Amino acid sequence: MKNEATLVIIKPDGLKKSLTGNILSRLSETKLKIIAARVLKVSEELASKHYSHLKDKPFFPELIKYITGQLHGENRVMALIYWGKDAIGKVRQIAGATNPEEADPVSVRGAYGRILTSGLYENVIHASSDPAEAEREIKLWFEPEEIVYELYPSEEREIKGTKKRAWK
Ligand code: DAT
Ligand code: MG
Repeated sequence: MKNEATLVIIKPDGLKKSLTGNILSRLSETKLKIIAARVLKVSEELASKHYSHLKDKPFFPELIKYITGQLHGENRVMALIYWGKDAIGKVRQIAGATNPEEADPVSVRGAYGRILTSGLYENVIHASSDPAEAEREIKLWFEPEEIVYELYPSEEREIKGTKKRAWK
């Protein structure tokens, strides 16, 4: 198994319920390395790009409201990149199944997730599902210079007179 990167997002309910420390402790059981982290508010644009594969689902509008913080009056999320052997599988294991009611009760989603009356799964944490998705998502959420390792090729670009690295 070779080293790989995966994106984790602690969603607005996780921050609102003060679960950040707890979730990071659970994830540290994997012995993976954190190679990037940021706290940010999620724009509608970032949210729609992140969940573009679900845009035809009936729960899509609610999902966008959720990740942009409109359901919780809390627009912060914490995004992290974990790196190491089988990172995607290890993090998905601790995250648990997508549906919180079907998730292992000791997983993050099993312990802290719930299903809203709207039907949306409020499942506290995002975790990339495969290497291609991980790469697509990491490039959406992070600039090359925000990551400690050089995960993917980048290039220097000049924007309004200042040089900046961008994904190729
Ligand atoms: P995952 O987050 O486990 O990779 P996904 O990418 O299929 O799952 O869906 C993204 C999010 O959308 C998921 O975390 C919660 C919500 N969601 C997915 N399927 C759903 C469903 N059938 N009903 C309600 N919410 C759903
Ligand atoms: Mg997914």
